[in-house]
Amino acid sequence: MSSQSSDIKRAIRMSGEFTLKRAKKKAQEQIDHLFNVSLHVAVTGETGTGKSTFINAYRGLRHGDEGAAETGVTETTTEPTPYEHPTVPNVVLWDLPGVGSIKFTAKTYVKKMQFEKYDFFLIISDRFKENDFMLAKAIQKRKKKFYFIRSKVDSAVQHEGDEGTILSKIRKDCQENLKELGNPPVFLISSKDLSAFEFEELVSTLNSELPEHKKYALLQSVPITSVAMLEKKISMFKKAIWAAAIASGGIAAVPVPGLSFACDTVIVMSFFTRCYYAFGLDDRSIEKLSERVNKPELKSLKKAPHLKELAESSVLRMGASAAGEFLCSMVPVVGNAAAATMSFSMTRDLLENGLTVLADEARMVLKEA
Ligand SMILES: Nc1nc2c(ncn2[C@@H]2O[C@H](COP(=O)(O)OP(=O)(O)O)[C@@H](O)[C@H]2O)c(=O)[nH]1
Ligand SMILES: [Mg+2]
Repeated sequence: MSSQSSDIKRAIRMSGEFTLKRAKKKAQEQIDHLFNVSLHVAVTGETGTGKSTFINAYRGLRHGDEGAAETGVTETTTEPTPYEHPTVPNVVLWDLPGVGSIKFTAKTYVKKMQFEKYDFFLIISDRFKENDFMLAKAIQKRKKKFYFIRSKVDSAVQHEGDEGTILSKIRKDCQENLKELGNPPVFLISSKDLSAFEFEELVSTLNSELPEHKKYALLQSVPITSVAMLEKKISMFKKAIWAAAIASGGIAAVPVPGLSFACDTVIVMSFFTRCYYAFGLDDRSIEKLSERVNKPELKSLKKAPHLKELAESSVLRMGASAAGEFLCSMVPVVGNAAAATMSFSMTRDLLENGLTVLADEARMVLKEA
């Protein structure tokens, strides 16, 4: 058996399929899920409960940042406002007008908001109200999922004493009011600090309940609120390596010497770019992190040299040869292979090495923070 055919066999095995054709198709789908599948999240609830603040926090933005939703204002729009995630554009959070404002009855609200276009709903409430129940019921009736968020728990805890007692009292109250809808879970959250209360529980629940192909968008876009969250992201990308290696075309059935390297690099570079942002390695994320933990020195952490290049190059803007150079600088093995067709195993090694570099860098940043 030639080394090439054993390489192809390996690729097919990793895809869990039995033919190269099917392996390629599956890889292409997987990559499409990783890069393109959209996630539309409706954020709803009464006016003033913290919808806009939550949307900003999720997107790693603060009040006043460019592209941030306005907060603390009386809502004047009657239309849902879309907020694209700054680094995962296929994820959109929709800021819905407050339900219960005089402009809407529950019925017209549902119609006007086009409930069918969202993947799921987050109902944000800072004190349980009848409208929260109506809304939850209306969503359920349309066979959509909702997740109930009790917001501003930081201020409840701050003002009312013993944290454990307060939190269980708040939870009980919400659960009691929602009981009729099949005991949905309630998540206690502070948008002032998503890492403090139950935001991660919310993410875990979403991640277990979303359809498989939607999970990639969610996990890429969630803010890194803990080491565990970062590790989840890393492992998601790790699991997609076989697909990126196959889809990048490194598995030509008949190798053509000198075949343009360009078609391969777009997928490989996109893969690394997605990791880079999902792991919070871009300057903006690091700056925010350093402010949050109050450690200005984080900003001057020396990045591995190739990371800087990655930061400065946009995959789409960058020419193929520059991309090739970047990859050569990153992983020596490519240097030897660039002239010829990359094999599946080589591409996979390249992706694995690159992912390890990025993951270690992100772990290091988080440790310093
Ligand atoms: N302490 C605290 N205040 C919050 C939180 N979320 C929102 N707020 C404040 O509540 C007010 C209304 O928030 P906003 O996001 O504009 O509510 P919206 O009308 O639902 O979009 C603002 O003054 C926010 O700063 C939170 O988690 N904790
Ligand atoms: Mg608002």
